[in-house]
Amino acid sequence: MVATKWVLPLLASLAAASPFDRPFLRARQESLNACLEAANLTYVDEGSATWEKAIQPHNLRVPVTPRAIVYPTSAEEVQAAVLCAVQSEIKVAAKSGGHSYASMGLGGQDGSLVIQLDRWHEVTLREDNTATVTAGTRLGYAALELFQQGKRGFSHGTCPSVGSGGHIVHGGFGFSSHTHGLALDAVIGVKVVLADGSLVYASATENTDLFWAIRGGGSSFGIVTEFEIDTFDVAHQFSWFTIETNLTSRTKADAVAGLMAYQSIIEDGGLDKKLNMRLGLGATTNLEVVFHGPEDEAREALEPFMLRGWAYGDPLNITDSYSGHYNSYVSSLMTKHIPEEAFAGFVDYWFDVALADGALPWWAQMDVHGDPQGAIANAPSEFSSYAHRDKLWLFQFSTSLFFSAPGNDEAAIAFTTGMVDSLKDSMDADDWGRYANYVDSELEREVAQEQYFSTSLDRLMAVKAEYDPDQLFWNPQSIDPAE
Ligand code: ABL
Repeated sequence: MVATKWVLPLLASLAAASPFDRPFLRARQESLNACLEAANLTYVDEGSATWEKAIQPHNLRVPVTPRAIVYPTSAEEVQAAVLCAVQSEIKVAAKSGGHSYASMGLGGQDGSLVIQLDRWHEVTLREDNTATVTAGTRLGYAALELFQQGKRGFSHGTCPSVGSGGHIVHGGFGFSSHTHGLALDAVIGVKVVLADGSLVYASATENTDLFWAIRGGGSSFGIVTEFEIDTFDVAHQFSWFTIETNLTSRTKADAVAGLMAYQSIIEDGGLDKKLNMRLGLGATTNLEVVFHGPEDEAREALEPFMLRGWAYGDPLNITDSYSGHYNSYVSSLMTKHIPEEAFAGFVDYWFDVALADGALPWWAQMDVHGDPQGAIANAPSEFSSYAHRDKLWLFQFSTSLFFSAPGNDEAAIAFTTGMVDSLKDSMDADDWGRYANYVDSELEREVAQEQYFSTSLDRLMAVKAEYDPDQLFWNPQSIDPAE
């Protein structure tokens, strides 16, 4: 799966056991090392004692062997590393938290120079309540620092160990998004190292095409070193509920009717802007709720639904050298209104296949994403290249292989794909897409670009042609330049 397909096109037909056992690749490695040494950069490669640990992906299912990993702690060092990759003619991948389900931070396929940013974690809240956050800062640490420096925060995901870089540039959905939008909606400026090694600033008034492209398709355009972020007040009360539903304990028809009723209340504008909601699907199904306000108001806002720990127990103070893992296949789906027959197909699969004895361990999440009351749908669509503001639902599907026999990889892919298909197969192609941050390792390159970037893809490809025509910033699903 993670073959050396792309490393150098001329190598594609050679079945190399390791990308390093060809003499000309070794020469290339030496020139890269010489360049990294000359620039005085901290890095590891195949010969380093810590190499095996350094290249271990967060998702153990998708191993990738890069050429080397550099650990910069300043923009100048990122620039120097990028120029070494250019000179050695190898691809570059930025890695901040390293949580990509398809190991894109390690390059997605063998042979890249990885620029690992997590040793550079700096958060500074300014007088005007904007903040600078370096891309290598993990989300929990960013949240903690902003709170401690002035009781401020911004919208982002729930996992404290996820890095800011990839999370923010491809969306950044979480339990504040209904109220405040995506992480990328809060970004007012970025410092970016481009493919020619230059460091530029992009905002609504400078390098505007780049600013638009970075907020949606970021990893294909350069390496963001620093975000400028607008923060909001988090001094007020939050209320957090988990509400058990009876969706799986009754008939399939009841489950479909329940899902339809849930959807229609939301589509009719019944979801208070302060509510952020997810249905966690599995053998039992819970509604997870974060209300940006006090409990009595929350109870009132929840009334229309009548469906009778948000960091998953992880500490927040996580910076570099994080070493958690999963071993899973993940996919996503973002949809407009789901027709009853699609819910029916999904409930059939859920009840008959996924809840059957011997099924692989799985979970799914059904998040309210782009409903009429929410901040995501109400941000102008031309504001950034994020293409799915019109999608009501955001689903994530995950099948774990941790305790499985070898060979279950294909079974996990087939199982999850079956679940996704049961929902989308009766929908129009225009009515669904996928979320780039729940990156699906199995999508073909062109399909991935279309499904992640949809109506923004043509313009993204034009910006790619302008800023990185030779595709220095490349992974198996990166954006192709327009021809
Ligand atoms: C995400 O994007 C989700 O928003 C998190 O809920 C998810 O965490 C992570 N990524 C990791 O895939 C998982 C927890 O690690 C599991 O313990 C939990 O069972 C699952 O969410 C379902 O809620």
